[in-house]
Amino acid sequence: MAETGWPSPAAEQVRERYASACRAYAALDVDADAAVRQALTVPISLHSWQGDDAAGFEVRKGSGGGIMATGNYPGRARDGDELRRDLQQVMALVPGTLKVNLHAFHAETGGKAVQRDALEVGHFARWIAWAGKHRIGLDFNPTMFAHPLGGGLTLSHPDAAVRSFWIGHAVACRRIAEAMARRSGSPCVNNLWIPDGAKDSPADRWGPRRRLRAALDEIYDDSLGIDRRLCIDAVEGKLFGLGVEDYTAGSHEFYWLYALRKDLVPCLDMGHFHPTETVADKLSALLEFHRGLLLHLSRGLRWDSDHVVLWSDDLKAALLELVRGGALDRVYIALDYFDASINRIAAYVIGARAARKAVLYALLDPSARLRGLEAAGRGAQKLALMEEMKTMPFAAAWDKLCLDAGVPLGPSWLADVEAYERRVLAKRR
Ligand code: RNT
Ligand code: ZN
Repeated sequence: MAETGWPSPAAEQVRERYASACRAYAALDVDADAAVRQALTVPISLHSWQGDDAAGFEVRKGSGGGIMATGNYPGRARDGDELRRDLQQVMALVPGTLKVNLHAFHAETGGKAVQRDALEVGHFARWIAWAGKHRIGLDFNPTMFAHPLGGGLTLSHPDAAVRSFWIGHAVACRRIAEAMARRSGSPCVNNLWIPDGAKDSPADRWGPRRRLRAALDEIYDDSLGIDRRLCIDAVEGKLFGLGVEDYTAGSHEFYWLYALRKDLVPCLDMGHFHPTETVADKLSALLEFHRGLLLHLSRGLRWDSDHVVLWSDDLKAALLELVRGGALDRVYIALDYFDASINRIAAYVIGARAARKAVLYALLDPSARLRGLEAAGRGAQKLALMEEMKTMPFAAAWDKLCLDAGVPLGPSWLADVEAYERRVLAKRR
């Protein structure tokens, strides 16, 4: 479709509609201006791995690990320069404060094969310089998958040599994260996820967890001297994955308890639970005990945990919970999905804009009034108001947020993505 096929409302029209929306929200004691302002400041961490199908830039590549990007839409980023260029295009279309979340296999080693346990901050020098230039913070992840060593098991592997390789990698990553934080002046969330598990009926569910715990003790050992105000250590649990349907060593219970003991931050991935289970209800339970949480925004669909984030009821519910509990600043928000079957830049933008929308939507909630109604036993009024909120003129506030942020309004961002596809992506073969 021609670029002109993607309309953009005129700025004047946006301002008018917003003024009338403001009055509607104010009648419910909601300050829309404050909500728009605050929504722009909440950091959302853009994951690097939507751009390269979670493949990495390593010289010797591996595969597997229970996660998989399906599809072969043209234009995958094949090196750091391509991925940075893609991310820049994405950042131009997404309003508000962003960070970039890197995986260890996005190291740039200048064509040299560097073992993962030998990675150093220098291998991310180009990323760090780029982030500095664009004034964005970085987050980080050890890459415990897509590697020939381990055959699916990493930190829980029965072979001590294999475990120690992965421990070495995880420690190296904590040091890299600490260095990234020091250079950017803002903390770097370093999230550990491992694929370890079993497809069917393991005879031993105990051994892998015991070994995993011992390995984690080495990784998060205080005597390593890593500054935990700079490197924010997160651990991500999961219920099941592709090829590990029966058993996941790093289950939710396992990590939540481990994180509590060691004062780490649990990571809740929205796609990592039973399909009828939602993350929203868990936030108030976990934050009663943990100092913070990392939220991986993704969308589970049947057995896949990583579909592109949409502005769904689940997403709204999670953000509403955080706002109602005054807990937005205790949660690190990151995106986590990969779709290789559609334009990857569009996939990025769809999910990131949906995330920002959910933040704004939650901040426009008449939380105080709802709490008051509930406390007064006026349950019907509370429920009715929650329902009425769904048809408030939210779109006017969203357009105003985009206008303030200087990003395209409405679907007009698609014109930029299509132009970028013609100019850049189509030339990648
Ligand atoms: C996998 C986890 C993990 C990964 C990234 C690539 O199920 O969600 O967060 O998606 O590390
Ligand atoms: Zn995740």
